[in-house]
Amino acid sequence: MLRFLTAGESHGPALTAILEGMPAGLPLTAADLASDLARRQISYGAGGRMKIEQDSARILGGVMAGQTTGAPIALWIENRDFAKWREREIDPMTTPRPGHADLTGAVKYGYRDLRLALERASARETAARVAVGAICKALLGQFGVRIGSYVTAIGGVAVDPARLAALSYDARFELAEGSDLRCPDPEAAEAMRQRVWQTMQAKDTVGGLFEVIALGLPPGLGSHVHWDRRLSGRLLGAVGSIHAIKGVEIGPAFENAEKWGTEVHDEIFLAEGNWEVPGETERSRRLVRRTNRAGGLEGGITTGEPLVLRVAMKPISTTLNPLRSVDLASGQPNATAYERSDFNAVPRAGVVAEAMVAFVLADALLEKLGGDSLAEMQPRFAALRQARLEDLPMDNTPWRFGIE
Ligand code: EPS
Repeated sequence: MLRFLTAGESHGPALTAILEGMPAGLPLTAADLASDLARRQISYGAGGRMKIEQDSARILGGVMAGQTTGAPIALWIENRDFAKWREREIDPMTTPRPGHADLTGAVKYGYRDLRLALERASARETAARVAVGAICKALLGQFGVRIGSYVTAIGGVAVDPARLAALSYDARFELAEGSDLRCPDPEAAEAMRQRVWQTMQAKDTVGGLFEVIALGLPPGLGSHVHWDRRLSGRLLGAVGSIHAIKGVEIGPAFENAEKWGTEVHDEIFLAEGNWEVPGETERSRRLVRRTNRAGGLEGGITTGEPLVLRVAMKPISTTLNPLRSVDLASGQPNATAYERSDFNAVPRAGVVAEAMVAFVLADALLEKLGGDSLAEMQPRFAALRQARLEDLPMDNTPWRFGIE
């Protein structure tokens, strides 16, 4: 239903993106994209480039009179650093840096200078993804869905799981917003700051872990019927496509793998109450969970519980201390040369992952509701089947496959 493309080099004139498939009638201005673009740029341990760029997106198509028209939305984000690169003679780059796309890109495309790989492989491209994701968040927001993220570990320094568990998701988001490490645990954030500082002194880089959460999702997004319609796979792929992301789990998947099935699966209970769901005014009996070890998905379909993704980022590949490599021009062993970069980008990656999750969820919502306009989607959303006992009548009679 939704598609997006990005184009542009890290030090070229601009990044562009086209988002196709947004319904008409969504209120949208460039200001709606500003907050996430700024959030992506804040992080203790970011490199010098973030002092140069102050990202803002221009909307060049698909929005008129402050609302989407249903046409492709075209975005433009200027690279301020381009001014310095425009007329400059660029030194040859012939020694591939381990961890980057320098060598793999050259093998694949036959580049005669490795910068051609660097320019497009750079995580600068994530600015365009965040702008696209902000539009997807605006759509989801119309249906009460919101997405946040927070850092849980940097360079082996982790939040205290008990302190984290005591905080609601909203409290975690709020605390993370107030921290340039995007960490909701102030004590852990201080220890992380020390670790990042040590990292910079040691001329090295760090990776870490973060969580992305979506709240307010209706049950029934995604499908169990086919591999490419399972929301689990779509989310894992989308978040795993982000630069330096090497692992994504749904809920505590790796912990679950060590437990008994009876300890893992979220048991189902019947509860009666007044539920704060669209279109419901009376008391009803609902199927509820007391745990969410499934991370909000069963059979590739949302359960209505919070969607929980845990993400692992490798240390940034550009290190001030050289790594051993080979100069492809001379054929001799050579140490890598340093290119300005980040020391720690874990907090920023969380914001990028929010954008990718927003894109996948907006796509799944459109798939569920159809609709060319927001006005068409709203009544359909209100009529969605919920996990209410009354919504799930059973035949309760024997039956046969009936296939010869
Ligand atoms: C990046 C290297 C650095 C980062 C960049 C990603 O850029 P530069 O080489 O210009 O210093 O700052 O990220 C961004 C520019 C950004 O906007 O996130 C890399 O090699 O991936």
